[in-house]
Amino acid sequence: MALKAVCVLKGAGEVFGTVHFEQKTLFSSKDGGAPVKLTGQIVGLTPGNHGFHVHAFGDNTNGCISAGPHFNPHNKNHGGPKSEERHVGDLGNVVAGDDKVAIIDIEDKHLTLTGPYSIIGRTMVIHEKADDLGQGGDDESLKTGNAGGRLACGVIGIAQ
Ligand SMILES: [Cu+2]
Ligand SMILES: [Zn+2]
Repeated sequence: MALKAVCVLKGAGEVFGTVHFEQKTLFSSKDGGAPVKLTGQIVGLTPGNHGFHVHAFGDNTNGCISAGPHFNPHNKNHGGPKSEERHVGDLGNVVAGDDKVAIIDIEDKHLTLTGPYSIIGRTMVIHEKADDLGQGGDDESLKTGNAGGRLACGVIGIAQ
C-alpha cells in the first residue's frame, strides 16, 4: 500500500505549482522503510536554482510567512538534502529552465507521510533565491540557506 499526498503552491505573484508525494510503505526510510517520491512542476520562476523546503506549520494566515521555519523536529542545523546534518524539511534546490518551469523529481529518505514526523499538514515553500545548503559561512546559512523570500507555498494534504 502506498501513501499519497498533494500540495498546490500559490503566492502573491505569478509563481504556482503542484507537487505529488508518494511513499510505498508505512515507514520512513530511516526506520527501514521507503523514501518519499516527489513529482510535479512549479512555473513562473526566474531561471536557475530556487530553495525548496517543507516548513513547520500548515498555516497560511498571513501568506507563506505564517508557515514558520523549516520543519526541524530533531533540532539540527540547515543543510543540503544529502547532508547528514539537515532539517527534515531541507530538499535543497529545484532548477527552473529558460521556460521558467522547474520539473520536480526528488526522492528523499528523511521525509515521511506517516507517524509523529509526518509532513502532512505542513507547508511546502518555493523560494526566491538559491539555497546555499548550509555552506554559506554565516548564521543565516545554518537556518535558512539564505534562500530569500517565499514566492509560493501550499499545505500538504492527503491525496486519494
Ligand atoms: Cu523554505
Ligand atoms: Zn533547513
